[in-house]
Amino acid sequence: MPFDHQGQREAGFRIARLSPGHQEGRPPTTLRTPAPYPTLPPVNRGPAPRAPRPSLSTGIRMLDQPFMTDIIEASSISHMPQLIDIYSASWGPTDNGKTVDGPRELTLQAMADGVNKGRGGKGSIYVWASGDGGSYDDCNCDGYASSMWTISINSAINDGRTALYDESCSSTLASTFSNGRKRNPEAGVATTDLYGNCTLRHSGTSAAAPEAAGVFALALEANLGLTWRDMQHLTVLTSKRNQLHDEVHQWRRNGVGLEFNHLFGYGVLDAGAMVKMAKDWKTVPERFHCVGGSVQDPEKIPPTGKLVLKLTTAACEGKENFVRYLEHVQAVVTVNATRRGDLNINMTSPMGTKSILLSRRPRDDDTKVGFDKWPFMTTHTWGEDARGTWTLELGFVGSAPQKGVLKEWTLMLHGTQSAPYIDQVVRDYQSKLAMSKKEELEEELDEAVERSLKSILGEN
Ligand SMILES: [Ca+2]
Ligand SMILES: [Ca+2]
Repeated sequence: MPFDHQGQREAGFRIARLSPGHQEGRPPTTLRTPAPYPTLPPVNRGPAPRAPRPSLSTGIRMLDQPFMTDIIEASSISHMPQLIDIYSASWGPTDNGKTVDGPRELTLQAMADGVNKGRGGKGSIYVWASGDGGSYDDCNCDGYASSMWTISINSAINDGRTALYDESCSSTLASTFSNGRKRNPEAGVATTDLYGNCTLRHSGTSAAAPEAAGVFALALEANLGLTWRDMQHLTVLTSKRNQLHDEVHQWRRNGVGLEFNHLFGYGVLDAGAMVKMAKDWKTVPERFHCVGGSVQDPEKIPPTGKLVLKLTTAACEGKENFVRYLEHVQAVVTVNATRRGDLNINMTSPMGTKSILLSRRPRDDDTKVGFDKWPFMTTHTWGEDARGTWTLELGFVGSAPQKGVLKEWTLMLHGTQSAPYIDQVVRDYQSKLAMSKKEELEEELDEAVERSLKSILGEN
């Protein structure tokens, strides 16, 4: 079957039972397709609100319904969470460049339950394709990909460039390889196909996400104790820039020296490095959540120039839920605009890392709905100190002048109180782990010196 990321697509949801503990090839009895070959017939989906991106694996059939509902999504992603380790999803809101949509109540609850209770409390691993909407779309408008609980994966192509269908956003964590720009068979992804066939042309971020699921399965095989957050830390630490080249967005280093790109995340997954690091990985410290602050007074966004808002936070220091080392950061934003697609939102951390929370979407001509408490997410401030002044900038980019009103900006900080890498075993002294651990040790030393100086001064 030809797979075309622009055209009709087939089965989009895969649930992989990948832990070595239950590899006997006995699929859960409710799976309707036998492993390992998918046999899904073509279906006419009608006005389904979910756009499957092509996928080629055994799994739970959910997209061949007349329409998708919250309950179907919820029951699919919470299917046998004690048996299934990794859920790989290559579907999402329609990639038409004007949709803003995400998980509803039941699906959100199912995801929360998955990461909190799945796999005996270590958390279900949700791998998500970041989307095939190209430069017209922004994956931060896709609430599944931009969720903190999903590892969203973008594509790199055979020559290291961005694929034409790639969407960029600050919530993407990493990338794997997918089909190239030219339609030659060598440039596609080879895998099993429907009706006992194979294909050399699997494509899009939907081919990238299952590759990532495979890499995570290898990491789990090396260390079954990994939590859903360990997997994200390992992804950040072992993904590589290599020769990946994004013509639009530069590679930059965040406040703790981790190199990232707006389109590729922390780079392309390195299965060998990840498995090696997974072997002696120690589970990261407990996660805390802090509301860093909130702006609730309506503020006008001018037709030219920018609305710039500042928010200074102690990241709940001195409280139980102090967040010192960031994992995810969310900017929950309520905003209306005369043209939503022309809105640009950037956020800069106290350590100076700028995340593009929303880029222009030229096809989005919404004038009414705007964003209602929408959680824009960034992974780019990973490892940073959350304390200090955060800046939010909102402006318009487009041909005609627009107006808008920001009604809410709430800064949500998620991460650990103690240094996540300080106890990790370093085997490669050139690695990001080595660099991060050194940084943490120096900071701990500084803080200890500061504390003892304070106590000496206090005594005198
Ligand atoms: Ca999209
Ligand atoms: Ca995500």
